[in-house]
Amino acid sequence: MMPTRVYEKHNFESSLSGLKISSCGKQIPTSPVPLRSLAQRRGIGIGTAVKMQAFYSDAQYRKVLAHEFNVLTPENALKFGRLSLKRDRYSFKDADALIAFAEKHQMQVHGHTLVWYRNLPEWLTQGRWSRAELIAILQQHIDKVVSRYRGRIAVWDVVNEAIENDGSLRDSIWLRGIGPEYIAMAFRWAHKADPQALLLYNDYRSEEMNRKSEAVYQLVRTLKQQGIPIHAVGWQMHKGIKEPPDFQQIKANMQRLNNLGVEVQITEMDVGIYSGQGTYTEKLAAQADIYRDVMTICLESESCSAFITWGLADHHSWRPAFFGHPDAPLLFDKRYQPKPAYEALIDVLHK
Ligand code: 9MR
Repeated sequence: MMPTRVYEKHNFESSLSGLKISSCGKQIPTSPVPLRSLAQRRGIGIGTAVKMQAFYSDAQYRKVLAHEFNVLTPENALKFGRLSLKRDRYSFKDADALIAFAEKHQMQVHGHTLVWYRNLPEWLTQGRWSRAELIAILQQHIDKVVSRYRGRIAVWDVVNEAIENDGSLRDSIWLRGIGPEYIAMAFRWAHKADPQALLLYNDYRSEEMNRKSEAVYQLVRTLKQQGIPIHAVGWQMHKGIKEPPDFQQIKANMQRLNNLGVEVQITEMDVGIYSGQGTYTEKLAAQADIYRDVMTICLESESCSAFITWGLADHHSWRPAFFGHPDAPLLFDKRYQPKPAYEALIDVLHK
């Protein structure tokens, strides 16, 4: 049975009454009613990915995080390569710190990610493994991590980015060493380790109608027909103002996934403005429009249960390091001032 929307299980409102925004330091001129309260009223989660360095070192970061969001995705702390530097050795220090914080502030944790082709430990990628050994490694990994946080991590990106843009299965240590069935195996093991967790397939460029989203749809359909416990699809939504998404296609894709009986979550949204047209102010307005429209689609859909951005403020974004140019893709600027995109979300959540 598909788990119900996990957001209804917690009373986020009550947690806010105890949250004090200190009067010293910079005032944060955010909405009088934070995003998380409005999202809670609308029955969805609102979250952000969290970077360890900012989390440990910046009190203002933690303050905005707890005040505005009710879902927390560890950006890197739960990846296989971060957790296990040596075979059979795990360090959960960072993940534990984030999860304790989330619990203290009644935030739900979105676990990212159990099976990916990137960020794997060297001991794994440098080794030579038989199929049986690889299966055992993956099973033990999933079992260890999901069991440790059973009942505490409500949602898991079980398999991340397993499909190429042309719709074929992505080459990876898992596909080569185990075969396509690694995907079904991973969902089964995750479900066994925590039967209550909402289990996702997560990918980018799969929200519009294209070859990749068709492949995701067929994958989910097949898994469901086989009785594999998959409950939701994650759309990362790393977007840019230069190529705004086609919202009719997104709606159509949302609808067909809904018809399969799975939820959709926006799992990693950001909107780059680097190569867009216009003044800085115009770019921020174009960015706000995209955030607003995606949130609107999420709110209008029965199956969309969370909206998560990939970073809290612009200076935490992965984009500059990855693309080699500056950008400002998130809801808050580097001084934690809310941007028009934040206002747009507040506005649409109010309606
Ligand atoms: O933002 C993440 C960055 O800090 C890491 O170095 C990188 C590699 O682990 O992963 C980035 O996050 C990715 C996420 O895990 C999967 N979807 C794409 C994200 C951006 O690259």
